[in-house]
Amino acid sequence: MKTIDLRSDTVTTPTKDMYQEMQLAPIGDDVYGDDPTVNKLEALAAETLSKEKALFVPTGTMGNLIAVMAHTRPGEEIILERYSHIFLYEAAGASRLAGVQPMAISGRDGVMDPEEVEESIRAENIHFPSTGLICVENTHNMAGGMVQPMENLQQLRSIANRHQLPMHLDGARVFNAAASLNCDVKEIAAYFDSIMFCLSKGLSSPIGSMLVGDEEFIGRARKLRKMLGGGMRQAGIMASCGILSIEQMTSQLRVDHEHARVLSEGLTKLSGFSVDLDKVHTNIVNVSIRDKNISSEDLVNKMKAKGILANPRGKDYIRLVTHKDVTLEDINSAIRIMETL
Ligand code: TLP
Repeated sequence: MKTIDLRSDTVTTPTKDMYQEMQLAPIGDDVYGDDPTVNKLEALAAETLSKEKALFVPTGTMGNLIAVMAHTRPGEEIILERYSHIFLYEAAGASRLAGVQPMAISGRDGVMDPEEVEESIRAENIHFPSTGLICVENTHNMAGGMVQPMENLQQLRSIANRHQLPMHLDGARVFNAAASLNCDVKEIAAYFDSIMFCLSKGLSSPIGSMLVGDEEFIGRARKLRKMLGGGMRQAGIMASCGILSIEQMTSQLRVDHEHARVLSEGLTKLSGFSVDLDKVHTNIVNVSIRDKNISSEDLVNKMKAKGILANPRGKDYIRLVTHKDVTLEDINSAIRIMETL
């Protein structure tokens, strides 16, 4: 029985070309700045997002943490969305390690109301912390991979400018957002001072994320990465895959998005499952199982027994994620199997 792994796009395995590049790439000690392949990846990432510099980091979580640390001082406050990854899924690293306090705003499908963001920026007052950063997530994981409207990014940018605040993008899946909007990723990056994006999700690298920004910011980020233990040595072995992620894998995301649509449309026809099709923008599908009379945990276990891996999302939803290692045939068999549950 073939396992169809829909838990996350993080499960993607390297492509054949990646395995080959890992063996061939020139390498060196990156802490000395001597790894030509890491340097090439960093230059490529900066150019692709139209920013001055980039830094290769082991994970998206570390990239976000470094960004928060580089933009803020301990005791400041950061504004982010209530269901954002930084707030929910990064083990409170921003609080514990960057020493900042989160000001979490409830968005609508992950989109923060600009007025509320502006109202949340602290005025000068002896009692208050200072606001140090605004964070945005695009695509928004918990909202089921929904894309932030460009207009909203523009409004947030104007607010940040008015208050002289930096903006950071958790763009773990920003290439999915660009593919869905049919725009160049530079257009999204232009609204932000720093962007973290993951190579190891739909772009299929085994390891790694990029942090991108201006030269001064990346200089500080490089030192923070060292402090956090993320200064890697012959990291070109991994960076070689990252180059191929950017050069060859962004077009795969459109296929993943089509598969998510086929999956969603198929599931809505089955009894007990429902998907809000208007909210399927990219490769993540939040499936409501409210009418199924089973907990999400139990359903996920039943699915597992039939060869489909998924993650529960709260008690009434499961999350299904498409990626390059699930084919259209897999999607169709997943639908057929789920009909029997
Ligand atoms: N997301 C993972 C899990 O941690 C939930 C997933 O399977 O979706 N930002 C966003 C928006 C993410 O979705 C993730 C990973 C990260 C940051 C962290 O990236 P890593 O896993 O590389 O630390």
